[in-house]
Amino acid sequence: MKCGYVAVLGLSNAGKSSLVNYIIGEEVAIVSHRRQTTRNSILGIKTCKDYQIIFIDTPGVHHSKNSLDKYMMKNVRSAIASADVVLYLYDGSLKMEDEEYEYIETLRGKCENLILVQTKSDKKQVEFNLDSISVSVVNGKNIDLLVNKIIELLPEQNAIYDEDLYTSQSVSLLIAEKLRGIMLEKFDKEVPHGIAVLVTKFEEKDNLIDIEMEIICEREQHKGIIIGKSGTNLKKLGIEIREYAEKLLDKKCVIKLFVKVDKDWRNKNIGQYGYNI
Ligand SMILES: Nc1nc2c(ncn2[C@@H]2O[C@H](COP(=O)(O)OP(=O)(O)OP(=O)(O)O)[C@@H](O)[C@H]2O)c(=O)[nH]1
Ligand SMILES: [Mg+2]
Repeated sequence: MKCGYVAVLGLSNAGKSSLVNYIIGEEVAIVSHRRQTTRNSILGIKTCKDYQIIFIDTPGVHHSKNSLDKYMMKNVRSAIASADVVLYLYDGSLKMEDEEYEYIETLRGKCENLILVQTKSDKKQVEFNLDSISVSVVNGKNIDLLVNKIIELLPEQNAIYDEDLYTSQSVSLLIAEKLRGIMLEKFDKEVPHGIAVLVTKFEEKDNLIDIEMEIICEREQHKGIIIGKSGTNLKKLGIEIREYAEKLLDKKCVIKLFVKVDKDWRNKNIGQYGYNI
């Protein structure tokens, strides 16, 4: 069969995770309208009779500032190195800066099988002088075409992953990421990007799963916002994440959430917060 790795690159917010989720048909990676949503490279696996595509969804390409940023860019470089095909996604509704054109040129030199993908074709489009496939996850336009083009470029080999597996992520990581995604949408502007979420306890009992999670933020003030007046926000978060976990695990879950402040976690502590450095 045709099988191989496909790195999905592009600036933050280009629609990388949305495209991977759409093709896989499952929520592999969280999606948000905020920038730099994806922090780890995430594998999304699509297996059919004749092919297996292993997508590597990467953090958006950007300049490194702190340890977390550097970690995210390291993920991008290693995704390119291990890929059979590289997709570069750019938002078709936004003007492209010169720097991005230059980055695409650099990629052309580095990647043998590069496919340019113009995203969000359901929105009003800017003119580009690039040979690309224009897709949308809102109406599904050209996604089949893109998948076929990817398959053509993949090597002939046996499947690498079990056919039932659609992601490499552990259940704990899926739940932690989902909670981070809910918070990115809920706390727009108020609590900036500086949150991490960890599952600190995951105990399967006869009739339920006992889960504890930590939310790490950068300021006392953010902690107050996350918890909310008389704990209302935290309670709502708890309900939403429990509903998600119970659906994912098909079992009753009891989830306790704890909020902690670590002012500089993005600069020094990222290994402690679930990122493998
Ligand atoms: N209208 C429209 N919106 C889209 C489409 N694809 C993605 N979006 C939106 O674009 C925003 C960013 O999508 P993501 O998939 O999180 O983008 P990303 O490239 O993974 O971003 P990072 O993880 O931050 O690098 C979200 O609000 C999506 O709903 C599309 O085809 N059409
Ligand atoms: Mg993403």
